[in-house]
Amino acid sequence: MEKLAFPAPIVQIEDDRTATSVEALKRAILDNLYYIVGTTQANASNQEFFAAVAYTVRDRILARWFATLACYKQQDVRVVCYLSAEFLMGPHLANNLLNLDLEEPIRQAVAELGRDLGVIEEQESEPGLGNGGLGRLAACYLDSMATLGVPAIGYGIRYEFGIFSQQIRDGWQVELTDYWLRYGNPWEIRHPHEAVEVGYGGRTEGWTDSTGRYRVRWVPASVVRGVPYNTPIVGYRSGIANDLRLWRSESTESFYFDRFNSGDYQGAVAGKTFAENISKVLYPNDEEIQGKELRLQQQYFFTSCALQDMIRLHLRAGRQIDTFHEKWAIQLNDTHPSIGVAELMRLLVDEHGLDWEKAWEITSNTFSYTNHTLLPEALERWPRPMFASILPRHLEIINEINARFLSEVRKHFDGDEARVSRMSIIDEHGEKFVRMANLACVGSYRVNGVAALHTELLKKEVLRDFYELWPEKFINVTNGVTPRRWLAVSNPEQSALMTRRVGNGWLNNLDELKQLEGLAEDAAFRAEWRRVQHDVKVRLTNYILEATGISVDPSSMFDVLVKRIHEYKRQHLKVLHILTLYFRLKRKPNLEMAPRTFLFGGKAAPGYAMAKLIIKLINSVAEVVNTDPDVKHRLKVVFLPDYDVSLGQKVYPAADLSEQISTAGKEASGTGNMKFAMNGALTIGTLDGANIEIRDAVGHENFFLFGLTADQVQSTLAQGYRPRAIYESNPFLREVIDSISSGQFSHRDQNLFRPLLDQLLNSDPYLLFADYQSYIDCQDRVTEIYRDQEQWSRMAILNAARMGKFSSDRSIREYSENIWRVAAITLC
Ligand code: CR1
Repeated sequence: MEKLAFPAPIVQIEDDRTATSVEALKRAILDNLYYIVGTTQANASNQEFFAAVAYTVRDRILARWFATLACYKQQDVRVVCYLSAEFLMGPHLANNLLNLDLEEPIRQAVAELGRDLGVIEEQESEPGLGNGGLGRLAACYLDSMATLGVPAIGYGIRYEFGIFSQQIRDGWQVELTDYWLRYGNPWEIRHPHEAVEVGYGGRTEGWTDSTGRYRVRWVPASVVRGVPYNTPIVGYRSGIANDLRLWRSESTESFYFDRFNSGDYQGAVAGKTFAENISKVLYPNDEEIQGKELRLQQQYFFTSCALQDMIRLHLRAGRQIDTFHEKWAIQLNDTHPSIGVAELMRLLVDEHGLDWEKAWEITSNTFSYTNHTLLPEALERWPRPMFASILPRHLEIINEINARFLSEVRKHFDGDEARVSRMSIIDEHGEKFVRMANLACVGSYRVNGVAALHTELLKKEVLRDFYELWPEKFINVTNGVTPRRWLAVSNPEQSALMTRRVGNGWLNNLDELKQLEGLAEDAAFRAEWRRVQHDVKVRLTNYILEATGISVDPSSMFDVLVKRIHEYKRQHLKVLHILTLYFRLKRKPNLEMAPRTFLFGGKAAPGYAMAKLIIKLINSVAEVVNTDPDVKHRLKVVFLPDYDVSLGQKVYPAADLSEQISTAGKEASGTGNMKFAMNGALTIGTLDGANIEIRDAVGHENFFLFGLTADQVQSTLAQGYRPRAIYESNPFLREVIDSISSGQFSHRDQNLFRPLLDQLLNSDPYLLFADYQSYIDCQDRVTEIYRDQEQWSRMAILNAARMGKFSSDRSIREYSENIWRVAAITLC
């Protein structure tokens, strides 16, 4: 046969995927571009080029990943499994480059190939597989676990569609589908040979095994396949790469093929659709629960996949099933994966034949539960009939857990049937519910809140009965955020300044920034600090212009409120402040007032009408204030659309003032508050969540405090709070409220904001009016101090210097020592 003549390949085949010299990296990028992405240097779009760079970086992670796995195996370590319905990872490239110490060689390699690394990094679409704080916390914790060498696997769902992307049209939020996988995902590796099966519905039946023992088995009505996708998570210069395992649901071909063959085409298609829908889309609500079937199906899906995976790994290591709890510590990130308690019991008893007592000993020594909210509407409970139809066997198991648990409660609190009914995993009222927080408390050996105040409130209120029964289970772990992403990657200018002065040890020991304290008194350093801050603000100014068409003044104070839109977070209190200033200017157009730029960002749950109305209000106020000639640009209001991790990275570093103004006792912790202060913003805030601890850390004199305390909030409400009386007695507040209701900000439409105003005047459940004057007075102090730029810089430097406690490394050390009892390892 005649031999076909191929043209010579354009690139040289790369055979060493670990080398990190600039030459090797260039060769590797071209190789990946040609053989993996399937294009050439000349033809590649920036998007394709990004993919080639990402593959090049991933190649360099894989050796670390396998070395880590081998090391964990050799040392027979206990592994933390972080179960979370959300992982809000943000773009990976820049963070991986930092952690691998590859930033400079890659930057140079990319430049020599004619591209700009900054532009290439911007191509990465972020996996928005979370709503807000809870999902982003999980991501920070993965970064810290890999950095500290804590053996860990993150388990979750590989949603095809993440959190919606937000557009603002005519001032209103519009939700668009987020197809983050459009161009593929170079970081993940699909491992279909490790797929597992997950059942739904059907019935249970009894049988007798060969030893004559009565057993139960579950005969599900449908079965889906869970396929894991692994994303390696590298630690900061630790040489360690842990695993994020996200599961995709697919149809089990055989199951549906049977139907197809028997002529039931509709049934076959419906089955396939059912299977594929499970990992299709992230629920875009945070805090509030919706009680939808699909959500329970999702929770059970990834939890079962994770547990089956752990058992497989456990047995494959040659261990017996009855030592499971010695080798696995499972952290439940909120109640979303708490069905795991029943699922592990099912796997141990039904599938692995353990007796109930042994299985319970294992289960109750494996799980720990983190609570993330005090809002009653966020405590998950499932209608029992729905639960029974989706997970019939699990309901039986929960009934058995509950019966045994309630008899223990009765032993401790003889005759207190009211308590028994409150603590029961099954809420017997009305249509009856399965209470997932109760299941999590019963099945866990540790329960933690996420800030000191939050944990105290859990013990006193939401979980009081459980605390009284098992005080030793309760523990606080205050949240933390990773200084790698939130300082080094987001704010390279300030990071470089810090590193020049105190070295780069702060990157994995944030306490080292304490050394900056002395520099607060150094006028030259303060001037340098301000120069850097100005550059960062110019960068954001350019972005704002591009994204919104609004031009803002980078030398104005950047006053920032970014987080999910929620009534308890009180974005509308911020609006009341803006309007108060606006009317001061209207009354006295020549009033001297330091210019302020008010930046808002955040998504509202699509079904949360009041939150969406708050977005509309912000934009309506912006429209009037930004164009009023009397204002003379002293006030600018900007709503930044589509707030996500990438945008957060631009915003936190540029802020002068961080708004943390939730009603005291409502915000479990907050983590944005930490990101701002780490970047040197000063906080104006209430005594809520972690604000309290931040204020203690940075010094009370470097924090702007206002508002009622959590106790005062409670007593105010208990005494019959009358917001209308405050409105009537405060002329400034009245002016603001009346202007909104007159239609001044809604083209004369007096009805548009009616629901919001009525609520404030008649009930004001989040006490905006009660805190209004205190907030305004405090903001006036902020203005006063901002006029003294030297003083402001001093305070900003001290904030940045004293945030060591809020590194997620500290949080992870606490979890490791006090909850998981795992030792950090170094590579063998
Ligand atoms: C809380 O509202 C906290 C994060 C992370 C959120 C916030 O105060 O910082 O969790 N809770 O712990 C949440 O998203 C679904 O609940």
